Amino acid sequence: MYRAKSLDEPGDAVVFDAHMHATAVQRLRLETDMRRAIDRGEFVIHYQPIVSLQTGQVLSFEALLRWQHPQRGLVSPNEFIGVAEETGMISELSWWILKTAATQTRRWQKLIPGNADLGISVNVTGALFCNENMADDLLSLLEECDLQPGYMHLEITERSFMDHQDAVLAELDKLKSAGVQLHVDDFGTGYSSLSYLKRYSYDTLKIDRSFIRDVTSMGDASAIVQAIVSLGQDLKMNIVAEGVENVEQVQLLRKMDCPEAQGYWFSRPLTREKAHQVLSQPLKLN
Ligand code: G
Ligand code: MN
Repeated sequence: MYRAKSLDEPGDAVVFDAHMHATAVQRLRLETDMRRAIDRGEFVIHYQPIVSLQTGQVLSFEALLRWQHPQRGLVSPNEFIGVAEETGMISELSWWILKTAATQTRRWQKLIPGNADLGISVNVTGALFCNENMADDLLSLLEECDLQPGYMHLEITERSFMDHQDAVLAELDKLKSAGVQLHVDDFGTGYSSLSYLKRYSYDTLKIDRSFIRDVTSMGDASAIVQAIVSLGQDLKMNIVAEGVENVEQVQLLRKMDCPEAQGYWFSRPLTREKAHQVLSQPLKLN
């Protein structure tokens, strides 16, 4: 059924062969496992630091979902996020992440000196906003977790909001006026980046890692990154460079006055325990 739906003509029939049977069985197992996984606490959040390029201080974390499967070990989100979206489980999962990450962040703010303003970024998809109470529900959740709305950063891709209607935009606006931050994920890879910037007032643009990968190689990428950083300064938006993996990139980004960065150079996504440890001192910049 999913296969037929994913074709250009969703009404078309698809011949069901043995290979597809095997795929369907595998997929059904994945779905069943996922339903159990939430109740059994198999999902965990890893936290990847987002640091100041001036000081190396960890300013926030991005919450990244991981599945600790009892037989298969750590299962990558690439394998299950698509299924979660198609089956609607993504909503339940997203709420779980929002709540867990918000609670944890508030705990760190109170517990570890110097981190009272620690923020948390959570990836959300347009599907979550189809619930018409999304904004109110999230604001109540934050209140319950005692986290001020300004510390919650929702990461959205341009793509995930392209097909959505006014109702979704209204929910976003409501969150925005309550202080929740909106961050554009993978910026530069969508179709209509610039017109979207006009429609919303985003707090942060996260430059897609494909630009950062090539930033030091004297080509277009470097000019594009510099242009996005300047855009951020002019439009009073924060900029985060994603996927920073080496010290040359750090040095160049600092020269360009890019305010924040994230990537393996600073830290991989960390377990809760390890994340706790990196909060007590700045990360090294070079
Ligand atoms: O699309 P988004 O930016 O939310 O993707 C986050 C993913 O990127 C995570 O799964 C994380 O493990 C991965 N990631 C984080 N830092 C780096 C990096 O420096 N290089 C690469 N290749 N991937 C990274
Ligand atoms: Mn992200």
